[in-house]
Amino acid sequence: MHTERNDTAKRGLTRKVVSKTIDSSDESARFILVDDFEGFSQVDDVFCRSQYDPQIKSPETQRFYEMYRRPLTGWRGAEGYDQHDYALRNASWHVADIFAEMHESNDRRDGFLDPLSLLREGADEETSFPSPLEASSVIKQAAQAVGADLVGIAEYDSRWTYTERFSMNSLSGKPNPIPNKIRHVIVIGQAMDKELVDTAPSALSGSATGMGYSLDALVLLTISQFIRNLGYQAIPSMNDTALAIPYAVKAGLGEYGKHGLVITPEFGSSVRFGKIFTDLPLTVDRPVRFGVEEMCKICDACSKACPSRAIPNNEPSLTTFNVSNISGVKKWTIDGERCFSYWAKINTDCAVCIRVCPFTRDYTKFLNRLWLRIAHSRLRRIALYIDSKQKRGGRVASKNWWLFNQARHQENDTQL
Ligand code: B12
Ligand code: SF4
Ligand code: SF4
Repeated sequence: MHTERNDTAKRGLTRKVVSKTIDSSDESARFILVDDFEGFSQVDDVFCRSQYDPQIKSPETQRFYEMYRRPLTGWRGAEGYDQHDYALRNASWHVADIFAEMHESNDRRDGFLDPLSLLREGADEETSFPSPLEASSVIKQAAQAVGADLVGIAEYDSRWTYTERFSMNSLSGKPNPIPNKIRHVIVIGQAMDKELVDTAPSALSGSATGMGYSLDALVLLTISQFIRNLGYQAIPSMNDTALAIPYAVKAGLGEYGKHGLVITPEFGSSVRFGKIFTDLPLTVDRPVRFGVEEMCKICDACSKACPSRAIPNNEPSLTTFNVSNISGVKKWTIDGERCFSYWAKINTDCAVCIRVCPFTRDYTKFLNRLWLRIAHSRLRRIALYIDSKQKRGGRVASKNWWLFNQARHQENDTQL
């Protein structure tokens, strides 16, 4: 079941806890970049390196990718890694896979290495809006209507654009052009199903990732075509083209946490981000604060629970572990090589750091909204204490996820 998908109003109440910063500057977003900052090449990310770098590429990583494509009839015989768990995971990726594989013959992987492709031309003439503010609210309204769980707007910032894309044909870099007219980035947040994430690590929990991408593709393509139909440019992008996290922070969707992910007031970090690059004149949102940085200073749940020891329990720093980290940004950084080698070992992606984070809660519930208030106050240690007493964040056995949902459906049937 999705995280109370249609309960937007209740979830939205968490925004009352949030304070907005005075502007959208780096300082307000708490971004600290130093002189040796360098843009990041996608060729250096761990997934791309696993295609060509013998330090990452192994029979295990090859098997990891193959298992997303062919049916698996039981792998480790372990709970959470059965055929039905993989069957749902792979099916959840299917829509995203259709786009990713559609233009492979042109050396494109839409949504992952290249932007999503749009089928139709837009209008020849630009529709005029009374103001950028009005245009922004039209875009937000439309995005929410077609399934976006969160929407925010940031200024286009070339620092986060990949210096090059990755070509699967040449296993090296290729150009990553962004048209000169692009001024803004619309950031779309797509909730990951919390109940599936609660089963991590498991093949089943990978279904939350797959559905995140599949739903994201739908919203990004729809809203990009909508903008084109209004006569403006729009480039729909999932993991390709640019780093998502700095944009999500600038667009006011959440705060950056020690586990290297953005934590939102509506879903904690159980959320994925897509982006749309556009020349439509819009107003930008401001970064927000709701006590994440302060909480991360006294909490080490993600670092302790990470099965690959990839998340250091430290202060933000300029540390890089290997070429797969961007340089010149003072921030919390994780060791992506360690993280991915764990995925290859368990033969599916992991989301333990999302599951255990105290901010990952169902905020449709009053008590969880109250918890958020306490977390964003001087009583945050009490919030942390309550979290540990609640035993929230424990792993739910995948078989219980299946059984619980079966029981729920049977109950509904008898009520009909
Ligand atoms: C490659 C990648 C990975 C790789 C490898 C990362 C690497 N170093 O190569 C690995 C395997 C580790 C990975 C794991 C996961 N990922 Co990932 N990943 C990406 C991806 C596709 C590219 C990021 C990248 O190029 N990193 C390379 C360099 C830049 O890494 P870095 O220096 O360590 O910087 C990281 C952060 O510090 C931050 N960052 C970078 N620059 C700056 C600058 C500032 C100022 C700040 C504050 C932060 C920041 O972003 C980087 C994310 O890797 C992004 C999508 C995207 N285009 O951004 C998703 C993305 C970051 N992943 C995401 C998720 C959810 C996960 C997982 C939970 C897996 C899952 N089940 O979905 C885990 C969590 C691991 C963790 N704790 O971070 C989400 C994050 C959503 C969120 N709530 O923030 C993203 C945005 C994908 C999405 N479509 O939503 N991922
Ligand atoms: S688990 Fe704790 S330290 Fe890690 S990101 Fe969440 S609040 Fe911060
Ligand atoms: S996804 Fe799993 S292995 Fe990777 S950092 Fe998070 S907890 Fe660690």
